[in-house]
Order: sequence, then C-alpha cells, then structure tokens
Amino acid sequence: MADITAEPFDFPARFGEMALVVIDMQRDFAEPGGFGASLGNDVSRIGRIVPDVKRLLEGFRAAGLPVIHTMECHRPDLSDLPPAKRDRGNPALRIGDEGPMGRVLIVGEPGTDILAELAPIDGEIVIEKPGKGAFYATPLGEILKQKGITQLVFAGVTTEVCVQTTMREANDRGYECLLCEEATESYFPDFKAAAIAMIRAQGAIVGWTAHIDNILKGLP
Ligand code: TIU
Repeated sequence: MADITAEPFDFPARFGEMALVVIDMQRDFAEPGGFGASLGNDVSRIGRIVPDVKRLLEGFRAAGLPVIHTMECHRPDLSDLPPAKRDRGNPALRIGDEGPMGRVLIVGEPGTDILAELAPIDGEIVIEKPGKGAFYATPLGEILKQKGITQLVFAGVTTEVCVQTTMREANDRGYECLLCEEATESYFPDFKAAAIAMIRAQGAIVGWTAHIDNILKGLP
C-alpha cells in the first residue's frame, strides 16, 4: 500500500489491483472532419493532452501495470446505435455517415482509430463501446473481475462526457477511481474544471483527482 498525492485526500494505492483506463483517444474526437468536429466543437484542445497521456501510458507500461483502452464506436450495420443517439443534435455528419476519415465512429474505419502516438501495444485490452460509459454493453466489468482489479486510473476524453460517465459507472460498481488532471480534456474548459470539481467533491463522492507527476512519482 502506498499513497498517491491527490484531491480531496491522498489516494490509497494498491498497485497489484490497479489499471490505467484511457478513454476514447480517437481521431474522431481529436481531428478535423471527425465526430467531435461534426458536433460543432473546436477539436484542437484534445490534441494538446496527447504528450501527457503518452507519459502516463508509458509510466504504467514501465511499471508493468495493466492498460485498458476504450473506443466509442458502432457496428457497420448500426445495430448497436439507437436512433436517439444517431439523430441527437442534428450534427453535420451523423454516426455511420461517410466523412473525410471514413464512416464516422464505425469500427475499423480510419477516423475511429486510436491516435497513432497512443496506440495500444500487444497485451493491452481494447474495449469497443457503443455508449458514453465503458461498462454499458461491454465485457469491461468481467475483464476487471478476472484480473482482480479494484482501482482505476483514468485518462482520455472528454472529461465530462465519456470519462465522467465511466467513472460514475465504475464508482457504483465498487471501484476506486482516480482521474489524472493533465491527461483528460474537454471541448469546454469550464466543463473540464466543473467535472474535476464534482468528481472529488463531498469527500471523493465519485473519485479522486491528481496531477500527472504525483501519479507517475507514486508508481512502483
Ligand atoms: N461529445 C463529447 O464531448 N464526447 C463524446 O461524444 N464522446 C466522448 O466523450 N468520448
């Protein structure tokens, strides 16, 4: 047992039961012409966290701790895409439409890929998820149970959508969750700040937050 300096108080790390979860660091959210841009967002903010996500990823790899990547994506026949999700917000490009990086958010298409700098390596788990949360309609819960993981460190995008949804799902399932502040981003700076504040409020009601150097320094 070792502590990682965190808010609202130190995180009681158990490295034998810990994994890193990198949420949706996909071209569709970070590059022009993808899903994030089709919703009207300035996607340039997302690219700026890539070096810190990579540093965190490399820290976990060097420590020999499990790494899990998630991808928000759908089957080519759209059978896992509720119409309510496809039509929401009347985006310029809907999920499944042909865009500059292939069909938007469809498994196997170039835009759906994880950014090359952050690509999974052999032995790392990749969870394809049709929802915002990574537990809904995926084998994530079973995989974590099999591996005896009880603590999750989070990175990825966007802070208040897929990251926060997954942290809330994980918290309700009994996992202790820690969000790395520099390795997550939103299209809206105020929403990132608010998500961080609400996660750690009320004595870590959803989980802890920590700076990247304190996490890396704490790894075995
Ligand atoms: N739109 C937005 O902020 N996020 C998403 O649609 N998905 C994720 O957060 N990955």
